[in-house]
Amino acid sequence: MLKINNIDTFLVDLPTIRPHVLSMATMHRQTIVIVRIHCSDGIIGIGEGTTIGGLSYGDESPESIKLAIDTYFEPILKISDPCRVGQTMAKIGRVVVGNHFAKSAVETALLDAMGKRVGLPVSELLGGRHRDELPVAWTLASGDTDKDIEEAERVLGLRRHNIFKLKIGKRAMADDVAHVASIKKALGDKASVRVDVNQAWDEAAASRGLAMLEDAGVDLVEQPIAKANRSGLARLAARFIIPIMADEALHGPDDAFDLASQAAADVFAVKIAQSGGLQAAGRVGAIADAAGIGLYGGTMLEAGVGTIASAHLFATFPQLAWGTELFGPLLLTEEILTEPLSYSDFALKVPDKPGLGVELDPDRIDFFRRDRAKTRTH
Ligand code: MUC
Ligand code: MG
Repeated sequence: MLKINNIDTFLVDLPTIRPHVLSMATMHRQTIVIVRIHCSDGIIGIGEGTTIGGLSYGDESPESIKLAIDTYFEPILKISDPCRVGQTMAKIGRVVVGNHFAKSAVETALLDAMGKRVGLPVSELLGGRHRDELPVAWTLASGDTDKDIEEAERVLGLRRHNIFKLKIGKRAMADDVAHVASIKKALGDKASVRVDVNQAWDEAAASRGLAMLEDAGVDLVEQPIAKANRSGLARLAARFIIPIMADEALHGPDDAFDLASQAAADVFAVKIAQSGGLQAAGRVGAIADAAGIGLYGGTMLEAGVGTIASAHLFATFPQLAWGTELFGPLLLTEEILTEPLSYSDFALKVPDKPGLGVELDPDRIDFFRRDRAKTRTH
């Protein structure tokens, strides 16, 4: 039987191209956790676990993702068959509760290794692609309306994005709605404008907000109220025409089933990390399909590895009505892959090489690793 000889995990801190202002945090950098699984046949699988704003977005931090893998996943991985990805993840699931981001990073690395071993892209291992490229939204979140409009016009001109997600919920509602309406007015029919409230409103505020956003021509509203308030989401989804998307409320198939049963969302933002891995996220997609819920390929603002792992899964979804937001690497000043991901004509290309089809640049990784920062001379 093939074995896993070694697992190494490390944090990489990468600056963002500008502050990224969300209702719960302002990001100036992104921290990613890279996992490498070294198998006895010499194959190394890579995975990424990434969250947003330390512990302000979710209940795992970069530091806790690394600790969970090093302490609790590693002993199980060392007695597992790396060719049995599903079985290995089930074994981990019996010993580790929650920790979905860590699970996603490890499963990504196992799938990458398996794909390299059999010579197939991860998307083919997951059932096969329905498409080779994915529409990609961009998030406007500089915190300034004029700058956001300038940014939108620039990337539209480059034919990189024509879907824009605006982060709101931090300012007074009137200011937020004025901000969104100005951007929609400037872009007109050239672009789809959507908003993400990141849970910042209560239900009464959301009722007022949704009515105004509908009037402003917004196409989609993401997680307007607290993730725990599912009946509130259901009431809003029933009252308003503007589609409501669940994000923070959706942590895998159990949540997907519950949200679907309660008719609490029109659209699911599927994230491999939040779901607990690619296969779990695939099951979220299947539940959405069965319930007639639209799909959107979400991001935790991962760098190249997590982004392309997500892309492989989203390429297998029979329907992807709302596209994706897999722009994470474009928000970072630094490229850590030997070959950057390919963004053009409003889409991200899914590589067709074995595994994830991407490689880490060893020098860049070495330079930005947190555990090497103290020894750096410049
Ligand atoms: C979120 O809440 O959806 C995705 C895009 C972005 O700008 O922030 C993330 C997180
Ligand atoms: Mg969101």
